[in-house]
Amino acid sequence: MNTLSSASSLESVPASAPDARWTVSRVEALYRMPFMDLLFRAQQTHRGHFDPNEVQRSALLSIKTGGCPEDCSYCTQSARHRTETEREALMRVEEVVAAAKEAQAKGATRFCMGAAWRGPKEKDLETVARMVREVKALGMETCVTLGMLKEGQARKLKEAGLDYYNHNVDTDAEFYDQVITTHTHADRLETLAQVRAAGIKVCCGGILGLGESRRNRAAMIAQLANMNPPPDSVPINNLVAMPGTPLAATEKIDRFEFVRTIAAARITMPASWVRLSAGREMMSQEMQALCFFAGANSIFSCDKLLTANNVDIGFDEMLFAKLGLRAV
Ligand code: SAM
Ligand code: DTB
Ligand code: SF4
Repeated sequence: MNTLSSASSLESVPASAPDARWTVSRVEALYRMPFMDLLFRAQQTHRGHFDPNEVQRSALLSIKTGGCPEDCSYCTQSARHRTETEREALMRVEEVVAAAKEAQAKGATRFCMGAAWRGPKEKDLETVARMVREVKALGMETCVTLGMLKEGQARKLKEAGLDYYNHNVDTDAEFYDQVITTHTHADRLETLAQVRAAGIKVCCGGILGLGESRRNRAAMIAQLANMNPPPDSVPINNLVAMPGTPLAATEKIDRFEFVRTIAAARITMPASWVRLSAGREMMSQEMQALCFFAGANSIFSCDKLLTANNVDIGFDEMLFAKLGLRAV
């Protein structure tokens, strides 16, 4: 009897042909599944594409902090919000390479460099290209997140050896202008198209806990899953409510809803790396374990994210040992 009822709920959202689109309603139906069935299905999908005991670790460095002209309401680096984050100049190449070496020694295999820009100026892009070249020469994978790219800039980054470009859709297109007004959701897609056309792997995901509805969350997941192909890497951030930002007092997302979103990302994007990204510091060990069970297989392992604190590396090592997870 139990087996039957469980099987029927598992089948309530049938697996699709590989090329079928994920409509928002189909993703919403995943969210409505009983939690255990959803996690079981996500874990089955995960095992079909990845070793379930392996988690990739990236390190993150803010190479240009603060003073950003954009008004993203979650971000402490916007010059429009009165926050504790001070504006700093672009770091020097040697400083960045030293930080990458340190991260590599601590086990990171990918080094992600973030800049608080609307988009890079040509001169700055050349400096970042040098950083990419030198970090790549250490034998690490490289990732940058620099905002919107102009014609030709993605190609220059590719020539420098860039592996991934991170550029998030952040939230549902219909909710976007309640969070950001200085650029549009369509602008984000335009940059993503340039990144893909240059042959750079796409790292694209979003943030949960901005005050969006479940439908907004399902629409964001459907949009990512319907990209052709889906992003190689999908960061799912839990809002870090930064003091002084308009979202500082936003109610936290329900933790099971967060895990459901990880599961929905895994089921709809079976071959993508799903990153349990910002916000781990607020999560218990048990919740992080549930996220890994739901299909997350990548984390930021570094003491700091861009400006916010992250879980310290020692904690990650302890948790991996407890769970029998291997870092890759
Ligand atoms: N300026 C570039 C841009 O917006 O693409 C790159 C840096 S931006 C900080 C990179 C991503 O970090 C954002 O798209 C957002 O998803 C995430 N992020 C920023 N602030 C966050 C916060 N307080 N909590 C969670 N995620 C955040
Ligand atoms: C992503 O999706 N999350 C990272 C990375 N890409 C660049 C950034 C998280 C930032 C968290 C808030 C902060 O440190 O200021
Ligand atoms: Fe600037 Fe990026 Fe922060 Fe938006 S998210 S304010 S573009 S640094």
